[in-house]
Amino acid sequence: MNELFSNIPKIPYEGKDSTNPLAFKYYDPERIVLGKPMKEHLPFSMAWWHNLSATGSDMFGRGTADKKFGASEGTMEHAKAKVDAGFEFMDKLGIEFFCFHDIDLIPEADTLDETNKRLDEITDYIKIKMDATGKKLLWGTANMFSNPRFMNGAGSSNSAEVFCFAAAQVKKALDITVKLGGKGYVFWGGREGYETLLNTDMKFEQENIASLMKMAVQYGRSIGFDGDFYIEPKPKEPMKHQYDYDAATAIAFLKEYGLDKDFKMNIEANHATLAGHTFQHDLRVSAMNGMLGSIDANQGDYLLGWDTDQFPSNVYEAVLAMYEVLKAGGFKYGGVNFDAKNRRSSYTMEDMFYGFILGMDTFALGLLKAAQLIEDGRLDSFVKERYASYSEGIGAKIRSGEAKLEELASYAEKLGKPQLPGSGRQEYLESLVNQIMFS
Ligand code: XUL
Ligand code: CO
Repeated sequence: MNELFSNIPKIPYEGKDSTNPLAFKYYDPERIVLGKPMKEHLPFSMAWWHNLSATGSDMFGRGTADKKFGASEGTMEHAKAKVDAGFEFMDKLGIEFFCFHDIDLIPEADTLDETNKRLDEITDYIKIKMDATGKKLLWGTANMFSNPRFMNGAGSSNSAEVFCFAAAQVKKALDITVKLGGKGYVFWGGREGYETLLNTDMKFEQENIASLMKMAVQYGRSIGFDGDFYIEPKPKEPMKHQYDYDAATAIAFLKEYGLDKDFKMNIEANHATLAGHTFQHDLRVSAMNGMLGSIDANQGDYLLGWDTDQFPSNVYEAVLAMYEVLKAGGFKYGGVNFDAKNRRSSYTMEDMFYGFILGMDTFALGLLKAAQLIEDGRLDSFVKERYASYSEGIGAKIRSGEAKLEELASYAEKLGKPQLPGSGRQEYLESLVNQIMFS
């Protein structure tokens, strides 16, 4: 097999003073952080769609990057060339995991039967590569948003026939996820939402999405899928409104339909910001519900209102994200999937590596500084102290559920004028974070 990225060496860790653009400055896979190697804290993953398929086309122009990898586009030869490129790419960067949608792997055929045969063939080929290299599948998913049949959604489609097509794709995507040993299966409800309520029965559509998910759980468990299902919340784009708006909305939906034992969240940074939250916020909401499953790592542009899927460079946000991940006890089956793409004018093969080096170094710094914040302990003890009035007396009674409204009312009457609750000290805490970040 030919080397496809022949001008790129294996990317070494050279440390923060290195000026070599093809080296990690912070990601040092074996470095021990809070008792385990960095690479275990950060199960990095390559997204097949952006890295091996996307060419930089946008609504105003065609692609700029050549992702043919020496094959003719849209053929099985091309599908295999992408596998070769992907495994060489992961090897050179020291990335252990990858993620895909079914139709990222092969050109979709006119019939399900032919598409499924192609999926069998390509996953046989991928499996051989996985066995030879030890690379792993982080999660699989079905693309139920690109084909015109999904114009009105998949599980939420008004057409029962389209619903069946969605079911067929989920079934096959689960089959190949299990075949490749994946421990995650994602539902990103690309078109599960609406453009106008004038033509939409929202409750009906949400019940149908839940049915599709229930069938997926039932089928997945029956073929030995023992990993986690994930919902990846996103508020909008491509639809005007998407039902899995944010973590809180998706978790309430899962609880409503009894899916919360099988599902967790796959939180994407740019989706959280599109929902008007910080990345940290959606991670916290997931974690406090015991549902922080995995991460799609990228960032948006605060001046743009859409999903720009940029490689993460904002260290401050990465620190706060990794702080949430560490506090939640790290990932079980999840990881850090770079659902990110190069800008359209960064179209060379080197740029593909620069994108990942940027993202991996940003998250390595995030991990190091989040670990330092935890070891420092001042943030934790401030928060603990802030709620100290609930640890004894009347506060403890409120927490334990023993207190009654009448009792609290007479307690308040006796207080006369209540004390102010104490300063939130936001500015002090922000400077503490800066102190740790730049120490
Ligand atoms: C789209 C997005 C998807 C999911 C998987 O915004 O993030 O690529 O990650 O379907
Ligand atoms: Co994503």
